[in-house]
Amino acid sequence: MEDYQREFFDLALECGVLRFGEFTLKSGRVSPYFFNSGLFDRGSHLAALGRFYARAIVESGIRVDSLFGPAYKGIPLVSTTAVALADHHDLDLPWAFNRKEAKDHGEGGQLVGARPVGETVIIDDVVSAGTSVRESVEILRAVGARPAGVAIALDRRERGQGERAAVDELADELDLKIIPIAGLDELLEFVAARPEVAPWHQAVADYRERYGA
Ligand code: OMP
Repeated sequence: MEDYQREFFDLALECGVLRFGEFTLKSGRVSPYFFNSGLFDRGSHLAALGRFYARAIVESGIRVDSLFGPAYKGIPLVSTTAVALADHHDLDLPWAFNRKEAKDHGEGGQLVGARPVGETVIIDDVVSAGTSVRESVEILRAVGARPAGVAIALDRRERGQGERAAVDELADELDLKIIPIAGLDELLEFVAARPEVAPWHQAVADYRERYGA
């Protein structure tokens, strides 16, 4: 695991973004951990999160011409990522987000910000069924941009319909790359090394055995 991934989990734990217990997911599966990115709720947390996304995008080696954040949760995420890429990686990219409600007055249209161009990376938090990713892909294709990747905070590696991870099936179907800050392997490594959460290691490992790809 890279240092920035460990820092990411440290911060997530400190903020209560990463919790252990018993959580019913959207899929109905009962998970021993949950990731709630809405709790990165201070300026310094959001700044750090942007640096983690930026680092993950740069490390992935993907070509990126513009950034897109799906409403609502993707909006602060794409903003902070755009700032971090400019400040720390000398990558000054155009960025945009969508409105959920179409406007019938003023500037009109569903998109706000720079019109997405070329290879576009979507910034999201957690992807399970991929509903919001599909919507973003349609929006981007409609304006002629190519959805090249989806940066996510945590890749839970949940199994989809078959044996493969749902995110990998989605990536193949939509022809884009999944770019996680960290995944389930790193989470397990982090949990094992942290005494305060180490008692959850077995439960997370069992969960992976049952529902992981
Ligand atoms: P999709 O938009 O269908 O891909 O689902 C993403 C959703 O997963 C989020 O909006 C959350 O409701 C949920 N979620 C988390 O945010 N964190 C988790 O650790 C697990 C889930 C989940 O329910 O799978």
